Amino acid sequence: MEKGTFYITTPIYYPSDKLHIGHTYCTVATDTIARYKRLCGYDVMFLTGTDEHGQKIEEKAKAAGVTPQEFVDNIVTGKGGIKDLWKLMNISNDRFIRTTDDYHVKAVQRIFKKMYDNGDIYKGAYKGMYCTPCESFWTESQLVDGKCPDCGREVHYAEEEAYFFRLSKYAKPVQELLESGEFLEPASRVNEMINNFIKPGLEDLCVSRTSFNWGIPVDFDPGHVVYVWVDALFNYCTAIGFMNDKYDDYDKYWPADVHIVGKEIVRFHSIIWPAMLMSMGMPLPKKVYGHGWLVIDGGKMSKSKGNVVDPYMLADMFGVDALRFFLLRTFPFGSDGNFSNELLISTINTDLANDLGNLVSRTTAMAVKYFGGTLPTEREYDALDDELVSMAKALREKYAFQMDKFQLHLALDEIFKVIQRANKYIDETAPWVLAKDEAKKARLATVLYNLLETLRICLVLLAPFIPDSCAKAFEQIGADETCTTWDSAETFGVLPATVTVHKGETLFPRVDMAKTLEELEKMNKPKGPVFPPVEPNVTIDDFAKCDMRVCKVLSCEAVKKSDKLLKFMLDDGSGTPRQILSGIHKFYEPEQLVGKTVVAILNLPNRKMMGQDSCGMLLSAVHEENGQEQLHLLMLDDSIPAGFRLC
Ligand code: ME8
Repeated sequence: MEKGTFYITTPIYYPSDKLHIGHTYCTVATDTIARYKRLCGYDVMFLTGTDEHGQKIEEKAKAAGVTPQEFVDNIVTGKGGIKDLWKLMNISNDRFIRTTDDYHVKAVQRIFKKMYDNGDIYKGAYKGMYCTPCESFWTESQLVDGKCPDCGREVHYAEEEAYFFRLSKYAKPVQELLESGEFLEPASRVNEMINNFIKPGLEDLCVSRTSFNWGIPVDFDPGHVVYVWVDALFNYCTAIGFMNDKYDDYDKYWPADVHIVGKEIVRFHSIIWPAMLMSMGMPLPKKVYGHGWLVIDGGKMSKSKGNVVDPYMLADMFGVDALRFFLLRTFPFGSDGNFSNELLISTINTDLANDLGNLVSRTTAMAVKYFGGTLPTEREYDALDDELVSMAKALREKYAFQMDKFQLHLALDEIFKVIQRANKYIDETAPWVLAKDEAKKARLATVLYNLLETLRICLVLLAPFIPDSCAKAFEQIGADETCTTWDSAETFGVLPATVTVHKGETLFPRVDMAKTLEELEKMNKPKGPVFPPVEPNVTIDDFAKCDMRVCKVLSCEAVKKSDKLLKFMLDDGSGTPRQILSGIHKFYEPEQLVGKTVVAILNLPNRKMMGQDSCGMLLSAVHEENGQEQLHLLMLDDSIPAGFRLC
């Protein structure tokens, strides 16, 4: 029975936010392949996890007022977090790696040192335009009006020490690997990689950073942290014990049989990853499979568009198996697919409720009605049986052919052809007519047995996709565990002749399309804004140090060559006009503000902006959500005189 090992992985996801239906799609597909391989008799290692380092996480944690570790802990292990989502979705991963796990951190340090020692990592300089206050490098094309795109201030050319990986050295062997035709699938992605990345010339890759701290320290050079992709890619090896004592499965499972990844990270997995493994002298994974994206109305799902689909809500509403099934039945795995709630509901109604659910319930109901649940032994063959029986017998091979190529939707197609044929067989044989004639009992039993056997084979093969529903259906059609194995799916006639069925709950209730769409729309209505937590206390003396005064806007104009800045002349009560520059042009036209009563802090140090002095700062009410800034300049009742102090 044992067929050898099979090591399969998902990407390790960024815990920078809650995961959405796209991540769920990839993990469910990988889970289904893992379950299929286990069913076939492989010793499977299925790995998933989280990619927890990097600047983005550091920034998000800061904005939330917690440490990066607290931030990721909450998203990974907190209530409703990533681990909970995979439990809900019935994901059968054998291991879960977090890149903040101590064993992984130490192993990555050893790996980095090894590539440094063998000369493939070297110290060089990162060059570009640098904004000092923002501590960021920018390329020429990112600059806005030659200035920092974040703060609008001057940038200057700078070089920063950094480590580089000799990616260029591996261009040729990587190209050969890609052209071998086995390594990267679907095949369309191979040309994309070669034309877009290899042919223009592979440059060495910057593999350390000094501009933030939340990463694995380069242990022989303090201040540098390992580039997050080096840290992340090696998870596939450290999670099974490479260069650490936590696990001891590396020799057994490496090289991986397949890395399942989304198309946008194929480049990292099919160019950088094999090059680093070559540098380490390690065997290469057998395959990288780049699946397509789920898109909405043809576009990317994104928080700022407010169109991110929540898998929790859908699983709750339609059931975990219905959601798993929909994802894999509807979208060809290698291509993009357009997600819609209508499509989800119609797939549930057509395939699960009508075709599969009905076949189970009609067949068991007839066996109960006509034979009290247990079939008699007598049989009577008819030529009408041939097509159904031969389709059921041939199904396992056709299914395996597609599953082995990760063509999950085509494997399901094969199963549903047989299910549809079985429903037609009921109409052709009309068991309700046979039941009226005592002399047709043997024929009736044959029809029901053929239906049960067909169902059994289909359910064995559906189990990797919808495991819980198949377990319930097996119970209903009277299939014990000897009748649910991979071997049993090759043979027609495995259920005992006197099989006993059990009527059970409806496996997939029909969904009312109009009503449910309305409910979903209500649930998706945007909720109110989420504000950051209150800052730590300051003393009254601290507060009193800020000299905030009521000012009248004497004049206001846009600053030339700047998209953002407005220049204000203000009456601050002193008798001398005060000049303040403020980056609020996106929100106000100058003429809207002349004559208004506003508030400014007067005792901030003067600052030069676009070569002009700004002597203070105007106060605004601001909020940022989904990457979008909202701003209202603070305006007071015009009866308050200029120069009054706020306290
Ligand atoms: O890239 N449709 O993590 P990530 C389909 N940490 N799949 C989608 C999707 C969508 N709309 N959106 C996301 C990272 N995915 C790195 C990976 S691996 C060493 C490091 C899936 O959280 C898809 O599989 O951005 C994609 O590749 C993955 O989530 C990216 O997850």
